[in-house]
Amino acid sequence: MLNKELEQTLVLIKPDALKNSLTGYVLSILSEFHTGLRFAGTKIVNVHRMLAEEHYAEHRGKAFYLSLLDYIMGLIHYPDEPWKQRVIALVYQGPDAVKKIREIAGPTNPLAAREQKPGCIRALGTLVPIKDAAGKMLAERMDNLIHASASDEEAEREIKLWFKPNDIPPSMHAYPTEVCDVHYSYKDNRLYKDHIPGGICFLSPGDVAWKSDLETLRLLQQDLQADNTLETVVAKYVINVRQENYCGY
Ligand code: 3AN
Repeated sequence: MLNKELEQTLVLIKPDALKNSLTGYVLSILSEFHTGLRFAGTKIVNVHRMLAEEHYAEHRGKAFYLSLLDYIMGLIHYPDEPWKQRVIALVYQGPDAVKKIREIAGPTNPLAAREQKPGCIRALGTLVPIKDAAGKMLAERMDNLIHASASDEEAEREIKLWFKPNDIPPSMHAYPTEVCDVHYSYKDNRLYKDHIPGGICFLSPGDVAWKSDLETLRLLQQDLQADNTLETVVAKYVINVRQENYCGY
């Protein structure tokens, strides 16, 4: 990143923080006064499974993975109240954004956070046993209140996963964008270069997209290998879209 002022990081205020009414506390600790960082984007997200799977792709197959998906989707903290199943996604911007927010968040494990960094946000988190149907303990889930990108590379991947370019003021963009000149639709895990009945048309001519997303789509369209999956591109376009309005995920 050439301009340090444009450095960005993704923060998610997760369902356990919302349930414990800690949003205001977290936001004030992360405020410009304390961190020197500023908001570049914010949205309330009902996390759908595709987004959860892409966000936690590195943990796929681990003992705590499925429980982690349920957690970020709000299914653990609000099982019977779908209207409360949401996270607050934020992009913070400024010099050393990743490092500053990671320091305030603290260690991933809430127990370690309490021991190593009393007062950090994750020190208020909880360790929750994950058991099988017979009650045997399989793993522990770390309900640690906030997510914070771990590196500049992760921040770029995550911000492009959760935010469209137009969710962030153009003067604050850290990553290249491009104007799309075709239609792209998605249905049943497949990409179509036109409108498809029952699918979702997620990009149209004139829409501003992340340049890297359009590069991915062009490769996938030709059945060529791409760095990202189709779902990595599509997930942000189905955020807060009613599932019954289209099929396919
Ligand atoms: P961080 O959120 O500190 O970057 P990651 O990205 O390694 O940590 O993990 C993402 C989330 O996955 C964590 N916030 C935590 O909820 C969960 N997690 C990671 N490692 C473990 C583990 N060993 N056991 C249980 N949950 C874990």
